[in-house]
Amino acid sequence: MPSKPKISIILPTYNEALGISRFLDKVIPVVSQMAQAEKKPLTQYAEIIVVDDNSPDGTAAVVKTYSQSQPAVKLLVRYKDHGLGVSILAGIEAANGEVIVGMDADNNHDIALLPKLITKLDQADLVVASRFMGSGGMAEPIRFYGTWAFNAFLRCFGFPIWDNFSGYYAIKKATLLTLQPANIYYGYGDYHLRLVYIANQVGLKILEVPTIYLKRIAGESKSRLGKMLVSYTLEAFRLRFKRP
Ligand SMILES: Nc1nc2c(ncn2[C@@H]2O[C@H](COP(=O)(O)OP(=O)(O)OP(=O)(O)O)[C@@H](O)[C@H]2O)c(=O)[nH]1
Ligand SMILES: [Mg+2]
Repeated sequence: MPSKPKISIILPTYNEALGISRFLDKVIPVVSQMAQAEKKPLTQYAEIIVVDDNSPDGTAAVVKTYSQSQPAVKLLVRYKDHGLGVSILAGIEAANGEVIVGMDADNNHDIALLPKLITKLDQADLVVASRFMGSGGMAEPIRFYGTWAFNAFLRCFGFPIWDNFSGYYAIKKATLLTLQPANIYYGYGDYHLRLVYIANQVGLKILEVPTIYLKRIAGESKSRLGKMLVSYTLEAFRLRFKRP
């Protein structure tokens, strides 16, 4: 019987048909090299789970075709209860890997950092790719300073790290399950606030590694900055003042 893969990379998608193949073309060589280093066939080392919310632009069809020639890529299509947090949760539930990697599917998150995220799991329970420490940064300066300022506020407010809504991280699945993921993965990027806040609250060790956020390959952003600012602030207050 084939052994379970070591890592499960969860890629949520909504209307990413234009760029998803190119992004997967970047992911496959990196994980293939990691598999080679461990002397394992790719499918026994990694699975790449694309969780698509039945995007109207046909992302699922593109990924289905891709997966036919690349069996490490798996497709999960959701037809109801649309949303980023719940999509990642569905990916986590479907994952067979020992380690969960969460990242965007549009190239914002630099796949070249993946080996480091995995290696650093030897030193921490949760490893987060961070734009705001060391050599980290973002391709877009205006967003960089806005996001930095909001994270500085979060940090003063009791949040544990410099990049509290990075969205690119690695954690062992067994560890993640102890955090009751259904209570974390809902809403939009605010799931990440819950992930780091709760992980810190229960005493998990969180380590940040610097990364530069890249530009998305194609397609449009789904983030609405004003809406995010309000919902993330409300969630920060809720987490900070909720009774244990
Ligand atoms: N399954 C699913 N994926 C989503 C949903 N909303 C966003 N995504 C995916 O989540 C990731 C992050 O969304 P983005 O639109 O890139 O948000 P962003 O990174 O803040 O914006 P950009 O910097 O402009 O890329 C991308 O891979 C999206 O395709 C959703 O409702 N369901
Ligand atoms: Mg993005």
